[in-house]
Amino acid sequence: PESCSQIPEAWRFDCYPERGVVVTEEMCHARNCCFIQNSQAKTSGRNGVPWCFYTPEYPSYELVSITDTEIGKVGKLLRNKKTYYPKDIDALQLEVLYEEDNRLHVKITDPAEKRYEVPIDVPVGPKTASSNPTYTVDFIKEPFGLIVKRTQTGTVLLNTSIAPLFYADQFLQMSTSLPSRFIYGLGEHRSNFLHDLQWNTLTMWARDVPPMELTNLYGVHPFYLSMESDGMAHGFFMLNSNAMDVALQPAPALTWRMIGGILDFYVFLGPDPSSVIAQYLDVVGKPAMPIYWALGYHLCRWGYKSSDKTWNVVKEMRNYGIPQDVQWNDIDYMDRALDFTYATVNFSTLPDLVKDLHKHDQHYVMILDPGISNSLPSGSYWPFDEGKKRGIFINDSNGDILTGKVWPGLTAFPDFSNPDTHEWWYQNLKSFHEKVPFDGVWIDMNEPSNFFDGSLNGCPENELENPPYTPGILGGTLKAKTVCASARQKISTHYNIHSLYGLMEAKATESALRKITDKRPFVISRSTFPSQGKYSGHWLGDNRSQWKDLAISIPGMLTFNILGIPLIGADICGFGGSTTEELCVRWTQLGAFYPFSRNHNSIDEQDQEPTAFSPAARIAMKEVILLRYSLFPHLYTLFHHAHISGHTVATPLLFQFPNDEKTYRIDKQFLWGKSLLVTPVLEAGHDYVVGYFPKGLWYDFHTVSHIPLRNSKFSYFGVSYNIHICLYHIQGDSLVSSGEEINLQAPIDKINLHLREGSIIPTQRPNTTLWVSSGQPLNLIVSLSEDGLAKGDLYWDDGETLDTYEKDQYAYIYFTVLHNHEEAAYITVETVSFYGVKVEPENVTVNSQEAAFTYRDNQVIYFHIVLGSYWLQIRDDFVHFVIR
Ligand code: MIG
Repeated sequence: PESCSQIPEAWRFDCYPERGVVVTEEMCHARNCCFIQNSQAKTSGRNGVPWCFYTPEYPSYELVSITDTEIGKVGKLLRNKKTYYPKDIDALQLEVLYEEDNRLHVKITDPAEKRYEVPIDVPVGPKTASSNPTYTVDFIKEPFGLIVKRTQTGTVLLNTSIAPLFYADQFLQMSTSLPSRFIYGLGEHRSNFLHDLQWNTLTMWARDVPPMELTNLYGVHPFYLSMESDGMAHGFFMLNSNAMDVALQPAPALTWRMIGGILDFYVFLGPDPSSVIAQYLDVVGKPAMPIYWALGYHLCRWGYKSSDKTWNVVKEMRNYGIPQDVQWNDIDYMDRALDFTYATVNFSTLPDLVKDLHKHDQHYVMILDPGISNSLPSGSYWPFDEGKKRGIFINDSNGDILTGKVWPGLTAFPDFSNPDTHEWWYQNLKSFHEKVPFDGVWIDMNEPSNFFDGSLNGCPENELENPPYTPGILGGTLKAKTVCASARQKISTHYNIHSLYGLMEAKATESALRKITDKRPFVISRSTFPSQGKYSGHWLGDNRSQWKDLAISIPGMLTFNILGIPLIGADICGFGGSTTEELCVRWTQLGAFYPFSRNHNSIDEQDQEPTAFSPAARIAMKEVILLRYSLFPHLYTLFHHAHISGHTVATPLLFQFPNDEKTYRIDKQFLWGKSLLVTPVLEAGHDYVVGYFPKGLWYDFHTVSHIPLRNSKFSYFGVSYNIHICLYHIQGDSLVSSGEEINLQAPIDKINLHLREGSIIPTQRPNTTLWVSSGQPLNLIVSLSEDGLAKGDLYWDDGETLDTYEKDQYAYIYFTVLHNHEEAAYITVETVSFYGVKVEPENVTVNSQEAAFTYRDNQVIYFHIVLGSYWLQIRDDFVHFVIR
């Protein structure tokens, strides 16, 4: 019809998304859609204006009733015309839940038959609707649509009426307009931080593949953050784990296309980007507080041929005084690649190595893969024999243990959706821990990865293996390099829970480690899903030793921070391929600011530990790792805020400057928390770097005057504090930006670091392990704002005890500095507040003088102190608090 050509190209919604077919007019008309060819796209589906698209009148559901409930609305949807996919669900139930002032929850289900729902814990919504919602919801009867607006501005955050709704057994589709072109999140993909809306389809299905653009990668995160036009932000979470496409188009609009489950989604109203993330994490769970040494420098490689070789690396690091908290082993340590074993010849000294690490306050982490060898003589390999007996492996659709192939040869895969598997996994870890007292676990290959497509015997031909619609998965089928979609697991078919494998394995590993070590578990997982941050961190997978991989690691790191997995980093110096000295120095500089900082290398590549390079390169690397260690109190405090309040650790600039649109595309720089700006060199041969500085005053962090410290003790135990504080002011270079790009010098031994005005950062004298560093006196780096103000904070505890915040075993100190205008030479620390002081203290002394303090019910004490020195001369003034 004529109406077809009136639809602007950007607003054409794909009616023929199947891949690999050239859609013809006949095929398109068979779906009752508009057909207009254009030169941009040869086949339908990808990278261009669709040739076959819906008419505005395209049949959808009708909202036949809608009634008020205590918490929102409940409605009934009916479809009276079939779609072109089998098994439409003609009658649906719509639930609109006004759960919080800033959170709307919508569920569309089949009232006749229970469908698969994602088994992660989300909060049970309140019984009654929020009293002051910041949103309004409008309903369009036919064709059915939902419109969500921000009440304050009228901005439309969601409008599903722009394309027909599909709800068939294996095909669910919902489109929405977007208020702007600024959209972030939607992992795991290799892309810029800001997504491209130019006909860009992001497919989600956990997959083992070295990261490439436009490919589904290891993890699945159906969450996006979107900026509105006025600096406000909202978020959207589709709680669905089936294979899916998220199609972005320039309208701007977005289409969710899923092949199972239900429609279950949340809108988060922010209104600022940080609040959006906090609201999202209220639903899926906030990240765990890491054990302190997780924030140290980690060394790993695939291809340390023996434990002695591994040990030598550690010893060399010690000889050169380069900080290292953790040594790792890849699969090399195993006997014939078997989990829970170690190679008795080449790795015979592994237990001694681990003991030696512990003696030096260092830690040990080893890899585990999910594939369990199924082909050893019966009685010789407990993990398989016992697992078989307990029935904890994934079965094929006939009910026999499914056989895949991974490093040990033919394998079975533990079914982590079964609680019995967690017990079996724990027992394996426990008995291995008795031999090799490891401190943390690296879980790899948990997409799960399989060298076969499906299994040794392939997969059956059925509707789970060949759904009516297959998203744009690498390899073209669900079974590509994983297990069969029709394989059976305890709680559902693999078809539904494939992308949850890494999450469930992390959960099992985390709880096993809790029991074994009774400390905060350290787990790093390759495959991830929403709520993962509660159990593990993540690394960005098999990157390459190339400059462009150095640069793309920043968007990866920022994306995982907004997905609630702040413990994130890329393999420093690159995994595949051979690094160069210059690349490795620059990468170590950036990597020193990854929240999770690990140098990892592939097998048969040239060595890339800091000790493998020239003295100049080695020293540059050592310096920047020491710099990281000196910032540990600040980094640790940022993780506390992530754990308690759902903040980001590595923060996109736009989060702090949402009214400055120039920050919306920035992913070559980032902040730690709110105030420390990192501007790394990302190109070869450059001794300068151009960085964007949002409006304001920025201090060059490297010009902090270095003053010898008194040797003093810093400790925290229970309610007795003994804290020495030395204030430093940044004396040197500061720059005033009007919101502009600035060219900075960046010789090979320098990473640019700037502190935003008005901040206080706690630091410590660094040492070669965080255990030693964290015993050093605390220094506060203060960058006064132009009117002489600054604030900052510190969270401190013993670094490893479980749930210290929850159990009140911590100190939280909030610092504010007020410049005294009348006598400008003095500095006043206006208040010092200690949180978590359980019992009202008898007295508080500051520099041996008794101080007046206020104790509140919420376990905070406050007092004022005045530092009586000239603030530019504060050198050796320690403020010494004792609270008894
Ligand atoms: O098939 O364990 O991403 O970090 O070194 C490769 C060997 C298996 C993939 C991981 C990589 C690790 C490697 N593993």
